[in-house]
Amino acid sequence: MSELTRPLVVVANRLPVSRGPSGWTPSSGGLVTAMRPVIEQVGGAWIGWDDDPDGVPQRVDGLACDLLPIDLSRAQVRGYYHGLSNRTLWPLFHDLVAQPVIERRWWHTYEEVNRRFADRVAQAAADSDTPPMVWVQDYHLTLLPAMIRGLVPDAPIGFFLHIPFPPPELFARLPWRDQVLQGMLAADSVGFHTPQYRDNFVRSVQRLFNGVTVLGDQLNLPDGRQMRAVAHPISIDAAEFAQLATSDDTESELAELRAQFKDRKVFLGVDRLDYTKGIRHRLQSIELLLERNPKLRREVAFVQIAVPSRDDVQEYRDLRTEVETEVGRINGRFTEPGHDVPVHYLYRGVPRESLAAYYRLADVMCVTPLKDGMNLVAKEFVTVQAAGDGAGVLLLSEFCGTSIEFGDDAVRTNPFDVESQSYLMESALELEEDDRRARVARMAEVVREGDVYNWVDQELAGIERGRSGL
Ligand code: ADQ
Repeated sequence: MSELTRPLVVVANRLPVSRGPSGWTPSSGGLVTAMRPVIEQVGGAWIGWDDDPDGVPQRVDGLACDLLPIDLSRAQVRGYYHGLSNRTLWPLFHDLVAQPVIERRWWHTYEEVNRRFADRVAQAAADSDTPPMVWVQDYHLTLLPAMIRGLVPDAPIGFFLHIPFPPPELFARLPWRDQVLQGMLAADSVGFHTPQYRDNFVRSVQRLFNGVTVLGDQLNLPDGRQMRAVAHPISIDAAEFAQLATSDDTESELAELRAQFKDRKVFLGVDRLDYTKGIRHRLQSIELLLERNPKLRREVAFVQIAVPSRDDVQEYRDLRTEVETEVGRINGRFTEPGHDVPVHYLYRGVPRESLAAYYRLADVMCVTPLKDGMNLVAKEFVTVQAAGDGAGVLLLSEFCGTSIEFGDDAVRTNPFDVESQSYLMESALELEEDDRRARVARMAEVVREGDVYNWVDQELAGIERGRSGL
């Protein structure tokens, strides 16, 4: 566990709690789970936007930090969140798989909202005897490190980017590229999922600013300051997922699913409904596969679980329509009288036990994003499969961070090549069982060795090192 001695202030777009039927509880994401022991040890606060700022309690059971909500007006949410974050930075940072929208008004709101967050950090720091360590999360808050540096000069500051950092020639298209880089460079340590994203960042800095020198992870800036740019791959709570894999609830859901899909091979997709996830390309590959192989129309089932996402944004509403049209078309073309449909489409989030049951059920897990910072679904799948002694195949896009860690144990696909992808789906069914089981076990071992606790430790230690210039 981290050696941290000062309080920790985590700053993220959202607060790590949600209100359910039985009141407020900590969210179930990996970041929150991994932060719990650290926060328990040193105390601190979490700052984030909440739609219902008056309703958020100061603390919730199971999370030993103060919750400091930021309330935003509707216009601020539109400009900062739906606009600049999700329609400009998100597509640009995902290698332009959709066209970024450049809108100066959004940028001003983004600055204004980042300033609100910075002021809240300064208030929290003023309440603390020692300057806290401040750890800023993600692309919504790129300006924050520089703003905090101005307000709380003694605080060690870290920034972690959960999405890819694009190549310099793409990043350079952003009208506010200098401000974004200056914002991030003010941190003591900036973390990325992979060495490639880190290098893209460093090359952008060198391209746009004179007088920066690089020594390993360390950047020497023209004003004499030093900071670090590092690659720390995020992960999951592997032990928790391994346990979930064989819980009573998971086993009983699995038994039901096995009865439902009796005698059929199951392909599975689990994604937020986002155009970066390659869901449309995946469906096109499925269509080609079924077109070529009439026999498979009765022998395989495709389950796509898509959690609703960002449906205030036009591109996401369009995607939903396109996906649903494609699913309808495939089922219309290939359902045989008296037989089940080939594609089962669930447009909703599912509870963790159900998710684990689907992971165990799958013969082939399709994680085929066009671009993805890391992709935790792939890590969850191999962990759950291995814990249930499964032999499922992971079909994995070469354009996500996870593919670097899993190497050839995953069946690697280029999702843009829908035809080759359809052949890979077919050949995945033909791998020997022993080979499949051994591959899953090796990938699960990679996840176990570098779990999310490990990631938190690396990140926090990196911020301390960046601060002391080591
Ligand atoms: P996301 O784009 O949200 O995260 P991902 O890493 O796959 O992508 O995480 C999704 C999480 O949501 C997983 O834990 C998964 O179990 C859950 N989930 C997905 N669909 C679900 C469903 N239908 N029902 C229930 N749960 C579902 C961003 C980046 C990623 C990066 C993470 C963490 O885009 O590249 O891996 O942050 O840094």
